[in-house]
Amino acid sequence: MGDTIVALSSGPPPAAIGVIRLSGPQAIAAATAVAFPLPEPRRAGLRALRHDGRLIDRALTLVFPGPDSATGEDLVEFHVHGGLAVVRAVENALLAQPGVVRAEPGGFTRRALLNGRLDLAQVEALGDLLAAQTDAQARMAVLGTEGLLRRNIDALQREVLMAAADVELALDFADEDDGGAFDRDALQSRLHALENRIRGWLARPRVEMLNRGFRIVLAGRPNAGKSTLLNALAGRDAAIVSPIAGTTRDRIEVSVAHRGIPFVLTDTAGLVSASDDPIEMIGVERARDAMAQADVVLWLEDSAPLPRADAVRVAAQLDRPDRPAPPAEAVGVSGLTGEGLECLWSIVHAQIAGRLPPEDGSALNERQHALLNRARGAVVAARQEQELLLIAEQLRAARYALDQITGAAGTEAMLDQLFGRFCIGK
Ligand SMILES: Nc1nc2c(ncn2[C@@H]2O[C@H](COP(=O)(O)OP(=O)(O)OP(=O)(O)O)[C@@H](O)[C@H]2O)c(=O)[nH]1
Ligand SMILES: [Mg+2]
Repeated sequence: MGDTIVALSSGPPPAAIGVIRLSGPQAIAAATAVAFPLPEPRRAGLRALRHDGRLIDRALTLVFPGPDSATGEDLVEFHVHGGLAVVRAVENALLAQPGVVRAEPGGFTRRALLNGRLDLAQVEALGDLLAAQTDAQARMAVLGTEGLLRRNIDALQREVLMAAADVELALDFADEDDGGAFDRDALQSRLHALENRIRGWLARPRVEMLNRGFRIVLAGRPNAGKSTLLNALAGRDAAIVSPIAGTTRDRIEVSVAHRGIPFVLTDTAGLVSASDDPIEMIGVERARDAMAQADVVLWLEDSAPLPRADAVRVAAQLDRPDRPAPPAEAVGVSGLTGEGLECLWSIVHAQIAGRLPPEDGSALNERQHALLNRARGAVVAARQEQELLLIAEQLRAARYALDQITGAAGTEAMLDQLFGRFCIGK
């Protein structure tokens, strides 16, 4: 890691201010060449930035000597005027200095990870935070960057270690006469408790629920008002509405955020039991698939039996004077006037409430879930082994899997994949 990296860390020009960061062993020397003399560490100072004797800009300059910096290395920030020409000129002035290269995407965060300033779970959460589009996603990601998951995984790691210590101790004394004094029952109950704790973690809702959005599927017969209701819930004309039965032939998906939670609304073709039109029948098939995969099904039928026990019966087109009286258990709505929509949303939120990841930052993503599952498998295998050596081996496998969650056992390929999500300058 000999290079010193430079990049614009703020949004693309033109902007009011451009923050250019420089990190690495040559950061102070390169910055000095451009902004002599540098201000004291961690104090902002206004400096003239020069390249080949020419004034480029006057910029607020900050120096953070390593290892007490965001990257763990010497880090310098220039807050320059955010026009394209100024930003380019400052970058070029720094790139002209020995040992300075352009940062790759996620380059600064990667150094923070390698220098122990962040753990892998925090880096993942940081990526989520940058990508967050709804409040719930951002709240979850902020907690993740605080390292809460790390602490929870560390606690599990300690329990594995304690069990492993028992086994290693027994192994050390296995040749001696009292080697048999090893308490197998105590180990069994320790591993059993550990397995249950991991199982509890695995059962929690996953972070991805917030990334992909909860699926709400609208279904019912042709002309029930599904597309009209979808448009009303989405707040825009996403689906075509017409008095002709069979208007919607395929699934239409719209992403919306409501009360900070992401949803994907799916409009479906009206359900008919038979039709001469093969395309209509394919649409019906797709509608049934969508209902099967949905988190919430809105059933726009007054009397037809619910397609799923947890489907919500919705009495649509409530504003129509010619409409038959809706059944008592249905939520009355009108996509046309907006009546009943907030009530319907409340029912939807109540239905998914139990599937929201806990807001304590302890929810797992898919990668973490898979690794924790591997750790569980190893603990189960350890319980079933008789041979001390094999038990020790399984516990090592469990520890390795847990290490990978926080990146204590990071591999390059995994890091490359992770940092591919970041932008340059982060
Ligand atoms: N007054 C009133 N008319 C509605 C309402 N919802 C739908 N309609 C009318 O009912 C007809 C069918 O509405 P759509 O939303 O296209 O119904 P759909 O269930 O999507 O129909 P298909 O796509 O054919 O299955 C249209 O003429 C709409 O204008 C409503 O809430 N109030
Ligand atoms: Mg429709």
